[in-house]
Amino acid sequence: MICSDFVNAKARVNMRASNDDIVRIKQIEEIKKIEQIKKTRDERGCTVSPTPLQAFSSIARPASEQRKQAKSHSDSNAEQMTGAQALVRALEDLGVQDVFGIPGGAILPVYDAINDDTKFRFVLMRHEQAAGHAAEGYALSTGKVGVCIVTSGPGATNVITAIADANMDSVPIVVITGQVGVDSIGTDAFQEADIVGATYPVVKHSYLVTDAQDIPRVLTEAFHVASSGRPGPVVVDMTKTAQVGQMQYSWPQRMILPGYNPTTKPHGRVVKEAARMLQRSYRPVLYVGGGAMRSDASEEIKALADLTGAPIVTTLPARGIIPDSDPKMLGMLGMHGTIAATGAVQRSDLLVAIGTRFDDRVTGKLAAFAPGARVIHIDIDPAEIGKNRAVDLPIVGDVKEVLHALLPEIEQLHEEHGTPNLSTWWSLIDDWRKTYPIAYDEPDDGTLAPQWVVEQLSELVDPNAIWVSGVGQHQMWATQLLKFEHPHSWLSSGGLGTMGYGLPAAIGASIGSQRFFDGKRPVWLIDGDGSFQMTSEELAVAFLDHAPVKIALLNNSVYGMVRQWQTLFFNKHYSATILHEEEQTHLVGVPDFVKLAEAYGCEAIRVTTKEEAQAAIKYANEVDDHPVLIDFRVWKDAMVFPMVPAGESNNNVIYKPGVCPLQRVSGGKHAVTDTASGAAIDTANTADTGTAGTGTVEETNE
Ligand SMILES: Cc1ncc(C[n+]2csc(CCOP(=O)(O)OP(=O)(O)O)c2C)c(N)n1
Ligand SMILES: [Mg+2]
Repeated sequence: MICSDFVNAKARVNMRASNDDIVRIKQIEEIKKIEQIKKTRDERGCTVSPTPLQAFSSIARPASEQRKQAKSHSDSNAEQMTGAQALVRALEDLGVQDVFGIPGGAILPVYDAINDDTKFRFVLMRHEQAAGHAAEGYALSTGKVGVCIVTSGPGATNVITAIADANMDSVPIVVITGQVGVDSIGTDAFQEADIVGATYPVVKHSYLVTDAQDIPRVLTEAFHVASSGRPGPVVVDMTKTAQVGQMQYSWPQRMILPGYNPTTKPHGRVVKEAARMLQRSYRPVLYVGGGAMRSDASEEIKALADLTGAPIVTTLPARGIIPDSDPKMLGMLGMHGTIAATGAVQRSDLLVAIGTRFDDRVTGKLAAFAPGARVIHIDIDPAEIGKNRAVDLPIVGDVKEVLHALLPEIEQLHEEHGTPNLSTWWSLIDDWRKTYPIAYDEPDDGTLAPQWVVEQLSELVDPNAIWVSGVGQHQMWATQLLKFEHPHSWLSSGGLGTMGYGLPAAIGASIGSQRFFDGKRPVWLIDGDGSFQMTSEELAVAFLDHAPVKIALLNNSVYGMVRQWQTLFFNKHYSATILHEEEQTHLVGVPDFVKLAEAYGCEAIRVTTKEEAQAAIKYANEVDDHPVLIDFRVWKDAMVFPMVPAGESNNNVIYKPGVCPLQRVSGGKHAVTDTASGAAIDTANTADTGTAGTGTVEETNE
């Protein structure tokens, strides 16, 4: 026993010894491997081999080569400075006057270069998404490129929502992000995120800047790309290497943008053909989108409508392109559009789509959209043409320039052949307009009707105001019921539908208003309680940076728009849409928006009656030195109508439950005949018969 025990113990010791040896041998092998890799790298002449990101971002192309191509006019006047200083100087030389952002480690050299002598104003935001939206609001209200500067990693990922938003709505912004040093790229360094890669699908263009010398040229290009052609967001990812590197600054810079040459002037032949098509049309509609707004083509749109007599319908971003008081303006079309606008498009024989993209919220079921219409599509982005709807006549060019070319062609045809008589068309449209104005139900619980609040705002607020919205029911009521008198007065997240857009965009617009309109254009935000909570921390900026926005909070204590869909299509199963129930908490709200605003230094008023509402609006109108929030307690069961259920034909638009004015009924009272073409215009009207449009919402679904 003893002997065997001894043997076993010895064996165990031997075994341990041999295990230790194996570990040691493995360690030695590892060290040898690492040394071998290092040796290979040294032989290749670089300490770190390029990562995929570096390779993708053309690091291989030396800056000196690019410099050779872009030799500046004024090299002799070059001034030595760091890349960070060059960035600030280039922004100044580009005429930038306001910048939004938040600092962090990887962008610190740039922030260090911003000082009391810097020519632009810097607005310190509280969240990078908000910095992006503020840049958007600034850009849309002023026509300038919006700029924000954020740090790498989480700062950069936070701003992606705003970048995607700007991309969907074609907003010109330049987003400068910090990035780790070139040698750290691809190593999962602290706060490293591949922001060029992450934003690739949602930017117009992006840069990874690795050499300080490139900075002024890259910024020149970034501003040009963001604001020319179809505007959009450009990301400039600035490595720390470029920020701290030395460079020779000179201005101006020559751009290197081979292949980037947006077509702005239309081809003469297609313009002539467009005039001929308009001459032959007896039911034309001008379907105008955000592209016309970006092109600043209000006057030309008005001239085209006056010349042709055609009605105008707009998408959400184009609200205000011509005044709502203009008799040819039918309002917004589509999911929550007016019956007149949606009806006119559905029955039109010629749709002139101007700077618009046949979005699904506009078209409803695409196959049933404007079924009898030929389509002229004017757009600066050729990729839009024919993307959703087949086009009979494509015109690639800047809307303003295209219309400038088109108007004289139309005039000439009118001289030769007379002006088409559209009176039958207009009598149908006017009938819709008269019979189906935007209407709403009164609350049954003593709260305010949100639609009434919007009407009051429209009536009592300065007509020069810039209106901003969040996303939800309140956004739709704002676009339906505000009477817009000027272009560039309506800022709202259209394509992406970004809750949280409102407050920061309003701050951006307010800073822009101070800069370019002497603060004479007051900024009103109509927000929902849900949307507002997504970026409410920016109240600190509104207060501290003297952006006296007026906030009309339509507080229904619910995610109203989602709840509306649950009411209509999910059997009133209100899953996850109730934000607060007073009966349960016995609190006035969670949060109490008045206290919340006051905590940030802002003034706040809660209103529950019509008299209080009107008084609060009038009071807020008078305040121009600090932000004011009005907490309107509104009806949670209010609904947005008209409504086209998602994916359905626009012919099934519901004016109000049970009333579907555009469903086709042949021979109805409103079936009229186009005297010129002889074609019957079927204008089914629920007033005609007891059959059409009397169904429930479910019955109207296809
Ligand atoms: C960032 C984001 N998350 C979720 C949604 C989905 N969504 C659309 S409208 C809405 C409710 C909006 O509520 P609120 O801001 O209170 O406006 P209301 O509809 O009540 O007027 C939600 C959750 C969205 N559009 N954006
Ligand atoms: Mg709400």
